[in-house]
Amino acid sequence: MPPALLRVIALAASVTIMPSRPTAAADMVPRVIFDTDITGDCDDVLALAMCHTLADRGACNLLAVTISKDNALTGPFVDAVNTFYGRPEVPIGVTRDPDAQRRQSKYLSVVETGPYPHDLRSNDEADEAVTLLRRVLAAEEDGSVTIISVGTATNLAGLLRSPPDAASPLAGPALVRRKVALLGIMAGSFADPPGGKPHLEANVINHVAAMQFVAETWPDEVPVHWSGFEIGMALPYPRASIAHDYGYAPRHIVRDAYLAHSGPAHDRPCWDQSSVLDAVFPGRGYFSLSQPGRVAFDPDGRTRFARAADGQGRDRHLVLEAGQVARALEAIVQLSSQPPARCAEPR
Ligand SMILES: [Ca+2]
Repeated sequence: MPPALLRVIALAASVTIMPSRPTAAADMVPRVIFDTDITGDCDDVLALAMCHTLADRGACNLLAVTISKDNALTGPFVDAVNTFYGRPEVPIGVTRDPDAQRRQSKYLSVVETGPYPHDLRSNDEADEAVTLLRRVLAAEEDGSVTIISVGTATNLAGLLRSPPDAASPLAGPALVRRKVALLGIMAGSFADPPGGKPHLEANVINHVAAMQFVAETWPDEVPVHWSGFEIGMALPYPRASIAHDYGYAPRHIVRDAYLAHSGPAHDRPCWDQSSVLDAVFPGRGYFSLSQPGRVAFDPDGRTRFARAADGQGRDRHLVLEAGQVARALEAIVQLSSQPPARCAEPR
């Protein structure tokens, strides 16, 4: 028998047959839950704008937004963005975890000072995030939901710890296993120089225990794409886009937030937008993926990634090759700045 054929047979024999799990039809667009810590940095705002644009284009369905940090204006601000983009009905959940980080914001106040309609006046009126996550997951088809998490892991850890409730008889891990197709998460650092000082990434160190818990207990059957600190650093959002591309509205909540946070002379890295682009368009070549393996975090927040010897593994991290940078960045710019297809109220 030719050696090449022998190798094919040997490879086929080595493939592990994974236990089957419900998956949605391949042609179904991702049904997205966007989990954000929209307080400190402004990349969350552009990432949320991308979610709306992608929904406008029929590339995804935005099911809910959940918020993982504690600031009284997060819910009203997200509602104002959703309203700006014509989706005032998207449910919003806020963390009530006492361990969630409290965070001041340079930009959330534009919801109070700007001309941005919203009917969620206070976080007290919003759903609790884990309750909302469970309710939304329970209502969706099996294997159909993509969770995009671009903040601390407070809500994901809460989901994994959640017991059965009125929404579902399944505890958190079983509910995730049943409903979630992919977790795209912006967290960690996967390009630290060998022997050099590791980068302790913010979404990890702002709630280390939660990120450790998610890395340890997220179900093995549900793949996770990690976008590390280095990916966003390679994708600086061009200040020229902020200056020119949002002028279709006299006041624009995304531009206002960016300018309040970063000013007009800064190209803010696209950390959170990278996870949206990859999770909605996996396999489209915007990014490459590492070999499968396992992510873990040290108590100080250092990222560990161990490749799986057998080529099987829940975790892959994004890899951005030189030829992909311009393409990914341009997609992010266009998807962040595209005018809404529908507006709930005149601006
Ligand atoms: Ca974020």
